[in-house]
Amino acid sequence: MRKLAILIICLMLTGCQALTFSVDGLLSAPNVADEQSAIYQALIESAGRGITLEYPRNGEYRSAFIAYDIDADGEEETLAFYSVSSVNDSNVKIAVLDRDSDGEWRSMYELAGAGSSVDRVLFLGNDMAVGYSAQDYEENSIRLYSYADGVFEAIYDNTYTVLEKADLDGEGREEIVTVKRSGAGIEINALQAAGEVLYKVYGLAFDTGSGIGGYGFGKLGDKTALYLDIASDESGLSTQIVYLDENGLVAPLTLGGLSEQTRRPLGYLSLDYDGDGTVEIPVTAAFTGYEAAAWGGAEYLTRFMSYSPETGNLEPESSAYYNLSDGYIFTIPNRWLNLITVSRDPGTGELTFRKYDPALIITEMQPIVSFASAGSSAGEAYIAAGYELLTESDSTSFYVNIRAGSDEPLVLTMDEIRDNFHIIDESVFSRGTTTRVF
Ligand SMILES: [Ca+2]
Ligand SMILES: [Ca+2]
Ligand SMILES: [Ca+2]
Repeated sequence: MRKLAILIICLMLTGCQALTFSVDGLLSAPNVADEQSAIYQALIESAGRGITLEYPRNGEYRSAFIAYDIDADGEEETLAFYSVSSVNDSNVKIAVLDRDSDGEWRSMYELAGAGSSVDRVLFLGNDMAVGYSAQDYEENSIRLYSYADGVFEAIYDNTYTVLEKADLDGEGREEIVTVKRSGAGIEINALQAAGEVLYKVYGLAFDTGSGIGGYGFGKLGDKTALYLDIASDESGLSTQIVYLDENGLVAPLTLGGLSEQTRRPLGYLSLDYDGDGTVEIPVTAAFTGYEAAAWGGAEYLTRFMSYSPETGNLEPESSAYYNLSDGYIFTIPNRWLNLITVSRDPGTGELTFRKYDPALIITEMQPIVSFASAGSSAGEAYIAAGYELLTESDSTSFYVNIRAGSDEPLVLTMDEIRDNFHIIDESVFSRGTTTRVF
């Protein structure tokens, strides 16, 4: 029987993507497999053999067994996520396992879930928020379990599209942050621990917005702010910033029409492109020569704006070309402004910055520098054609070709090009899941 249990857990671990199943220092100990087997055995002793382990699909914890010191006594307990196939109840269950006085793993009690699979698990001190998803619904459900008197107790349920945690008021402890669509708008909630099974729930709603195009968190003074790119029915994005102060959630871009000023075509997500911890909001304007193009169909000069708590305004940080299809941002040197336009090869996507000349069509204007990208195997042709390898991401190589002579004042050096070229790190800003497809 014991051999069988070990065999089962080995198969399951092969299929699971993260070995987050570590029990306090055991990864370096010789008996990891025994420990895991004992925990699994304790689970099936309590829940039966007909269970299916449930792996969180997103977030920091991706194992069906999560080791966490629930009671803060210095030793990790184990939370096991599973479901039992049954006509009446397809919801996930959570077994809380601990060592008994003999040091043997035991399932102590079980928590009811609020959906048929697990989206993500977050811990907030001793408390745990679990995001559940249900196959037929666009929205997920959060259930917050607060730890008190030795057990978890479910104290809060809501639905969400975004579930994260961040220190929105900068006082040192994180809040749970949820975002969801609500009526014809977007609702944000922040849950703040206030001692002994008590939470303060702060809410804020925007009355327009058909979906969440993207979101991320960034520094805002001493606080961490939520940056929310909200999609609207007019096929555009606009950004809202949300943080918490002593009076509740604050959205500074609702003042003075600042959020409306950020309206831009879909796809141009806010992000921390330069990695300095503050999020930049892209505000687009058609490049010279593209003024007559349809909304969303032009080549755009992007002005990256950041919100200044001191001035209460959006301040320009840089101008750039935000290449949505190839995944990079090229910041435009000041001496280029108003003198440069851009053309894009419709076949290869190659981008060429050109000296603007109103007497010529764009593709005949003097080329200054071209950028091309290719999968790692397809780059030889660019090298053979005189391009230089600029940088590489996991899947793509980026090539550059300086096409103007050194006597051209608009030409850039390779150092300048490298400094201004930023690969977009998709992990920095998450794409929303409910963006309407227009
Ligand atoms: Ca413990
Ligand atoms: Ca806080
Ligand atoms: Ca930044």
